[in-house]
Amino acid sequence: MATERTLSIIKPDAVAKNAIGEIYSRFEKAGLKIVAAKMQQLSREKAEGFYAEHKERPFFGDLVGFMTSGPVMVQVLEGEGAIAKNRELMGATNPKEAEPGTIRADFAESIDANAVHGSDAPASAEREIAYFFGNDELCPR
Ligand code: RTP
Ligand code: MG
Repeated sequence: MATERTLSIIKPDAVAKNAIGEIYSRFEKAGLKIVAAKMQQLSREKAEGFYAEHKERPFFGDLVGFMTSGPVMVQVLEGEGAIAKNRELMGATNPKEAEPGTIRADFAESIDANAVHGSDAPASAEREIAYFFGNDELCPR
């Protein structure tokens, strides 16, 4: 499997819970390297642009409201099959359906406040990384 990069966001609920360190530790124990990171308070425009694919969905307003409710921690993870590996560590979107031991099972409250985001495919990973980081902010491969 190839070395990949993926975009991860620790959402406002998990930042507010002081869970950044524990979540970073899970990434690192799974062999994912943090190759860029920043904390940001998302503007409404930034959050809407990030989730543009969901614009017509009924939950879009709540999603944007939640993502702008407090600071998020945004990072690029690198490793063998990083995109799928991160999604595995995260668990299902709805924490009620997330496997025990996953980040969402352990830290998420609800399908809205679900602790983390992770890119779901190579094309979205590339787009999402560029949405948050310039080339000069990424460690060279
Ligand atoms: P994410 O993009 O945040 O990593 O989550 P995901 O791939 O697991 O889920 P996705 O389908 O991309 O949905 C993005 C976020 O929208 C919220 N959502 N709410 N109420 C609902 O039915 C519903 N469905 C999705 C979730 O917070 C999800 O993380
Ligand atoms: Mg998604």
